[in-house]
Amino acid sequence: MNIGLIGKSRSGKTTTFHLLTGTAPDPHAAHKHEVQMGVTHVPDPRVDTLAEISASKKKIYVTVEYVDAPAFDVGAAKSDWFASALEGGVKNSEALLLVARAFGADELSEPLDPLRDVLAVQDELVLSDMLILEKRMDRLTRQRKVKTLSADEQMEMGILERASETLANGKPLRTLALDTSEKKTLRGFQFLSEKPLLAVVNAAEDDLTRWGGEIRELNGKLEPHGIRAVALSAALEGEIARLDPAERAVFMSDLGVTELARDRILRASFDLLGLMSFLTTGDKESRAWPLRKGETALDAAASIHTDLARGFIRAEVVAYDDFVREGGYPGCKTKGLLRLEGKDYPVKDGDILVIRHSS
Ligand SMILES: Nc1nc2c(ncn2[C@@H]2O[C@H](COP(=O)(O)OP(=O)(O)OP(=O)(O)O)[C@@H](O)[C@H]2O)c(=O)[nH]1
Ligand SMILES: [Mg+2]
Repeated sequence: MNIGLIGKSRSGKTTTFHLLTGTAPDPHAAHKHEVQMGVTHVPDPRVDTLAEISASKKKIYVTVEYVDAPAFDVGAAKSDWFASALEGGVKNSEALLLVARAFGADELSEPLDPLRDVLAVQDELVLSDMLILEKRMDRLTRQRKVKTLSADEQMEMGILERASETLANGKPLRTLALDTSEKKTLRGFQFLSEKPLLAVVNAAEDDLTRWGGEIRELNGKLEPHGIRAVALSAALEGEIARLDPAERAVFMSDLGVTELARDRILRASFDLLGLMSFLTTGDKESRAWPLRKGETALDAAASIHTDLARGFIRAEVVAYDDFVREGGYPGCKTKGLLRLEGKDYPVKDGDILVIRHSS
């Protein structure tokens, strides 16, 4: 899973990047216009429990790659920002995290207004998509003059026309109602305003309670744009994330913080992308794998290895809770809790799978 951080300049993107990846800002670090990448894993206590039960040698969690894009200012759609941010990986990101500033009002020439900033950045995404879309439509229109478009090209043209209308109304492509195959086609273009977007209201530490309270109202205003928002204090959370676990627990309980922002954002990103996890376990490794909700046993097999999907025979499935209660596979087998499912079985969050396949 790859998530790109965007936002106006000085909004706290890099600070947020460090808190999400658990890294410390390097004073000699790359120039601010360079793109940074960092990898972290999604903590999952189920993997730890499975590894204990199966005496696994290795534990593997779902990994998330964060991309810290350079400063983003109004007018960016036509600027170098896009060239470098797109090349740097935001274009390939599956979701975007938009950091909006709600700290240090005195350093700014305009009042703090996260809603205004979120929508201003979104306007740039919409504009950038319009430029890409126009190019593609021009090409298809020119082709249509000299030959009959294939069925795929016609479908593409139809989708692009609808997309163009959405963008012309200043709306992001994520609000366009499409069926699954149309969505897939649209996703192929890597339009920025089509990507799921989570807005992070980056509040001053002494103002976090107020923003926490206002987040519901903000979410109401962002809903028509298909955007969700969470409030946090990146500077404070970054410090917490870098403490050692014992110190961290004390610090968090003093502040009344129950969950690290890093984990909250991971969970929200998972939700936003409609992701869940299935699990595998054995003496070699216990592992969590990401899968979209509604995806099947065959999709799960394919995400492990294409060979498993090609030779798919059946999936042996047991629910995580049953597996833990019975203390492993033998008990599950005796009690008939291990089910055999076909390729169309819709995998559930926490299912433990073994893919039976022909090689
Ligand atoms: N008080 C406070 N300061 C913050 C917070 N987040 C970031 N800052 C400060 O704001 C400044 C900008 O933060 P960055 O994380 O570099 O922001 P950025 O969006 O990456 O900036 P550019 O890459 O230059 O666009 C730094 O001096 C940070 O220390 C916060 O939550 N609270
Ligand atoms: Mg930065």
